[in-house]
Amino acid sequence: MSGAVDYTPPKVWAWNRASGGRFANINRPVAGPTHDKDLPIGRHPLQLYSLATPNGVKVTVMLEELLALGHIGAEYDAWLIRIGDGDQFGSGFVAVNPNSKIPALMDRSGPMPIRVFESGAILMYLAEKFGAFLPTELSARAECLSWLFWQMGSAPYLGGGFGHFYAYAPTKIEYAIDRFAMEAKRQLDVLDRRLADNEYLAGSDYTIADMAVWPWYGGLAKGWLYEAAEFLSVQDYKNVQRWADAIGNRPAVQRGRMVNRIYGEPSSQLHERHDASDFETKTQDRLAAAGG
Ligand SMILES: N[C@@H](CCC(=O)N[C@@H](CS)C(=O)NCC(=O)O)C(=O)O
Repeated sequence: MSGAVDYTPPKVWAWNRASGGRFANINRPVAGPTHDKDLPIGRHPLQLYSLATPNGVKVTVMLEELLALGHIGAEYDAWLIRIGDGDQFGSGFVAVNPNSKIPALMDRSGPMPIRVFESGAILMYLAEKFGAFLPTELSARAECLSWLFWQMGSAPYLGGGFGHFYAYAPTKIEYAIDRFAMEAKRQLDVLDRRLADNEYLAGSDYTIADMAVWPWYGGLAKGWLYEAAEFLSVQDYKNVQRWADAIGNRPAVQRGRMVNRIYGEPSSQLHERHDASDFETKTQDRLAAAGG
């Protein structure tokens, strides 16, 4: 691996498999499946293939919120995709998401299955399907979608930029950490200013914009991402803190965070969700107690 300071790019880039870093074993310069593997299908209309990263949590929060509102058509099976093991490169997964990233959704409620990938597209799809959490009035809808798409465009700088170079890169590169810390703090300030005058991002109503932004920037504000709370002085963003706490206290959000979660307290990990009762009976602590 070349050091950051003395590296001169070659004329033509070539794949160095031993480039190091936390995700070196799954990163590739090509797309497409690496192996044949069908995806499982459960009994519910919606089949989710995911993992409880911030992008995955957006969708499980939305599904739990829809169920809490009484939309029984939002019942879902949540299957675990272990991205560290390369499950996203199986042929079945690639057929649902050619981009090989969680979350991916199959809607099997109609005559033909409908695939949806990209977390923002999944949130919009579900909001439109159930008529919930996306305002119909033109200006409120525009505000909601603006914040939703703001998240989709901004979070890669937070995750792939700041988080990667601060927490995961094999060497600490001051230039990269400075550049992305500045951008992460700028983004937190964008949110803080918006939330100074508005309860939620789209205005007075809780919407899919909040569901998209909260797992990333709420998580950052609460110190759940990259162990970077002190480094970024997240306590200074008072309006983001208020909003993050309000959303984090919602029961559906607390359930959504547990689904497909494979780290943290055993009582917070529900590896797969196939029934509402799984939250009471199938968390890792309950399974261990039942087995032991
Ligand atoms: N823009 C995509 C990003 C999805 C994404 O980056 N997913 C990550 C986990 S948070 C993933 O599946 N990574 C596996 C890989 O890159 O191979 C979305 O919002 O759905």
